[in-house]
Amino acid sequence: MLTRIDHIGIACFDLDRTVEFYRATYGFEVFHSEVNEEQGVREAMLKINDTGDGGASYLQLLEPTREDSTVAKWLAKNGEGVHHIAFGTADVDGDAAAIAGKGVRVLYDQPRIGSMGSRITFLHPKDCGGVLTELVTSAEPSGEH
Ligand code: CMX
Ligand code: CO
Repeated sequence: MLTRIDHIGIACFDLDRTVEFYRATYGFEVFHSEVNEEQGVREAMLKINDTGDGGASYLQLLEPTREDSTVAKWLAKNGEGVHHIAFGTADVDGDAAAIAGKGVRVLYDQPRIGSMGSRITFLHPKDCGGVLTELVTSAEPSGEH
């Protein structure tokens, strides 16, 4: 069951400059940052609020680390902006399978590693009304059960 908005993914050309915009404009601070080589991104997670399922909602600011990354390709076509939304669940495997059964393309056979050791998969934007949609199960099981 999808129980929260886990994050909104925002693509940018310059992560440091974008982090500073969110800090100076809204007062949001970086909760966590990392490089995910598999996804080809350098990212900063800004925690916005805790959620009723024991998780939290974030903004995920994304800068590509290489020219062939999906985010680099998207930025070249669209410029900066909202890249994807992510729903949180305690069971990404089960929810992805259930959604695949409804005819929506799930991009990965098995979830991959996302922010902070989470397990993630994606739904094809062409099957979701133009919205690239991610499903996330956090690494910390606390609160999601
Ligand atoms: N949102 C909405 N539509 C999108 C999109 C996005 N983020 N990315 C691509 N599309 C659309 C394109 O506009 C294009 O539509 P048209 O054919 O009408 O022009 C179509 O999908 C195909 O796009 P493409 O540019 O040819 O891109 P690809 O098919 O090579 O890749 C996708 C698209 C979704 C398969 C790829 O972006 C992907 O695998 N995404 C999942 C991984 C990811 O995004 N990682 C970065 C974030 C990591 C994280 O969140 O932790
Ligand atoms: Co994401």
